[in-house]
Amino acid sequence: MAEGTQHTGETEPVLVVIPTYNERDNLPPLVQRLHTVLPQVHVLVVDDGSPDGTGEVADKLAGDDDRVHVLHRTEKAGLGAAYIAGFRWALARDYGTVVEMDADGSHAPEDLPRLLDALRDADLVIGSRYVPGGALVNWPQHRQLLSKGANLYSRLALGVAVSDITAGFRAYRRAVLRALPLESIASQGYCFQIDLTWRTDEAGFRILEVPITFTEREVGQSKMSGTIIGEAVVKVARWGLVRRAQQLRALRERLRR
Ligand SMILES: Nc1nc2c(ncn2[C@@H]2O[C@H](COP(=O)(O)OP(=O)(O)OP(=O)(O)O)[C@@H](O)[C@H]2O)c(=O)[nH]1
Ligand SMILES: [Mg+2]
Repeated sequence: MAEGTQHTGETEPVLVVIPTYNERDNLPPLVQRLHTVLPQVHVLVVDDGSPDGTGEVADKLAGDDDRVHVLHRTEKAGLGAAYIAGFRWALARDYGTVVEMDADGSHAPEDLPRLLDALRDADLVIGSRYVPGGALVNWPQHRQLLSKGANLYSRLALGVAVSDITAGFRAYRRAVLRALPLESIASQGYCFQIDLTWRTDEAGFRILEVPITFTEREVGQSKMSGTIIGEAVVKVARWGLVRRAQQLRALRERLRR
């Protein structure tokens, strides 16, 4: 791959996957901002039959612009399932980089060039709120606490050295997505991001974090719920036990030799 051309889309096209559920008003300005910053990137909207007509809004965008694509799914199956469908769609085509981005304006397209630049030295780049330079705008105290708690808990349980493991603004190299067992990833919500991060780490890929400014959504409704939190607590504990047991076994092997 030619140096410096990665995010221009010339040699290794970039696909930005945007999962949507009731984001009618948020989607068009976001896609426009994205193409102002990075005119060459393609967008895949993965809509789960949003009752507010986001799917039709996305179709209209795609009809007017070859860079925009839409994947319609019939029912709300969660953010994780939407991303997996988007990843498969990307892998069936020649995209070299696949980006995850929320539709609600929390992730600024203006930050994306820095994520893509960092991907030259990494396999996964995470747009992080919790590295120096990262910021949170309009996030209520209880959400900050929850997020920081989730990160601390996941770090301790999994032993992955990432400051913002639940972050949903990321860029993956194609090779990572090809290597991960997408068919067996069933996590939703925040847990999906944690799940992909530790699997990427476990597979030996290089992860880098770059600071971003995260802005709480202004329009539409959050899908955060107790179920999503509960899922993360249980699953992270389970993965952590498996990982720690493996680490222990490896250590014992080494000591025996
Ligand atoms: N296709 C699809 N997209 C979803 C689903 N649930 C959430 N999304 C989208 O995933 C992105 C993140 O969802 P949010 O509701 O913002 O969730 P969140 O960022 O965890 O919560 P907030 O911080 O409160 O905004 C948004 O673009 C949503 O529209 C789903 O079931 N299917
Ligand atoms: Mg959000």
